[in-house]
Amino acid sequence: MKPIDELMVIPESAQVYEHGWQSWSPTTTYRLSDTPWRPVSDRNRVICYRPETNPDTHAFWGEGLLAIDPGDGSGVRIYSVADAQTDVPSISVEVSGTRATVSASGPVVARTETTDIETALAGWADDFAAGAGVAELRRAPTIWCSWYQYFTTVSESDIIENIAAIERLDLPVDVIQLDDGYQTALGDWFDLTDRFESLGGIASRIKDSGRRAGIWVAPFLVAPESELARNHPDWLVSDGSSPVHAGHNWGQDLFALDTTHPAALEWIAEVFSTMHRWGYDFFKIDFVYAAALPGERYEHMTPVAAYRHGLHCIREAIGDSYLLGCGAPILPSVGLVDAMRVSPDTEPQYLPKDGDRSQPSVVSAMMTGRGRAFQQGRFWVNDPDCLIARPEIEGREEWAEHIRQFGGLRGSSDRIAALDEWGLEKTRELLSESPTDPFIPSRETK
Ligand code: 9PG
Repeated sequence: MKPIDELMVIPESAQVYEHGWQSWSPTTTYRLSDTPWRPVSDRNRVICYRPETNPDTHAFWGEGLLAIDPGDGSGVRIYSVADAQTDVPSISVEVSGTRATVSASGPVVARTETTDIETALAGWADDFAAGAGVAELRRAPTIWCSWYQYFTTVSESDIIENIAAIERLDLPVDVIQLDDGYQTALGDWFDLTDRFESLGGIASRIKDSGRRAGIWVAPFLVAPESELARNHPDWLVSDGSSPVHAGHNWGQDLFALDTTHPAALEWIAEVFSTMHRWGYDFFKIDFVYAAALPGERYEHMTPVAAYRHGLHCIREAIGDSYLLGCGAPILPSVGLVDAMRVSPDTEPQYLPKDGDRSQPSVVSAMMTGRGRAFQQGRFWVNDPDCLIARPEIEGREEWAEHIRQFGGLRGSSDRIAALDEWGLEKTRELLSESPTDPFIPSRETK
């Protein structure tokens, strides 16, 4: 990190905005006396933060974007990467008394706006989006997603039950989206667990009900015991001798697919074009941070360029399907996805189990979703994560209100039969619109 700027701050009134690396990385505005959110374990750091940087709490730290309001009315200073096509520097600010020192790991640009942090970020985002070539945004379809009710034990009959319930109740759901749980191993996307008969069959079933079919894929993660890892070890990002560690989830260590390897890319193109041919036209691509991990690749490319290369390939394979990013490096994805998960997962629990704000919980999702509200309608359509409204959800009223205020993509993820009257009405209400308009910061939402 190299010092790039110095400014005077008023410690009692100054604020710092930290932008996290990917969808699940904590992102919010702090007072100088606050302790910024950091991973509570190495495991969380790899999956939910930027693994190659490991800031402590002495400095505030943003990945490609950080803003300071010195608190003296002189204006908000935004430091950011000029564009995120090949690299995204880290930016930190260390405060000592009334002096703030800003440092960066690579080239950044700075601008000052005489307004509050969020209004300044919205203006910055307009310019960043224009630079990234963001075209007119496509309205998101409303979705029903299997994850937050069934998690990895979802079955074909669960999907069928909910299609029927949605039809019977005439709920305003455009897309039925099958989430994680159908595949035998990450990487082997056509090998199904015994709870599933056929992905093509499910798509037909959904389309017969007058709705569109959506599916979850974690295209750049590879399970060590998958056929893919066993047959093609050369398709993995490596540290020179073994595959790089891409995280630990589902009780296993994970590998990352090398998106610069032509044969690996061909496999990805085949997975997506086949699913598209089967009738899927809504894709949730998840854990895609894996393609941007540092390591050795077939072609010499920066991790960010390799990631973008992988995303281009998917985009090409799915025609004009709707593409939702998740677990995705935020700034490098601008211009490549239609919608983006801008927060950690919601959960039936209000607080994260381990106290880490990157981990699933209603508060984790609300904090970072709020911190990235300004991206809505500028970078893409913001996905605040699905509404879960069944009675057992802790803080369901607050969660629903967050979605109403900040949600561009509107989704439901309850077993419909588990909803009480309040839950059903909330689902109907929130799924009756899908805003694409840019989020305008205002006093009421602060
Ligand atoms: C499927 C899920 C859902 C969900 C995604 C993503 O830190 N973690 O351990 C962690 C686990 C799962 C997770 C996010 C973080 O959820 O956001 O909507 O698709 O994968 O496995």
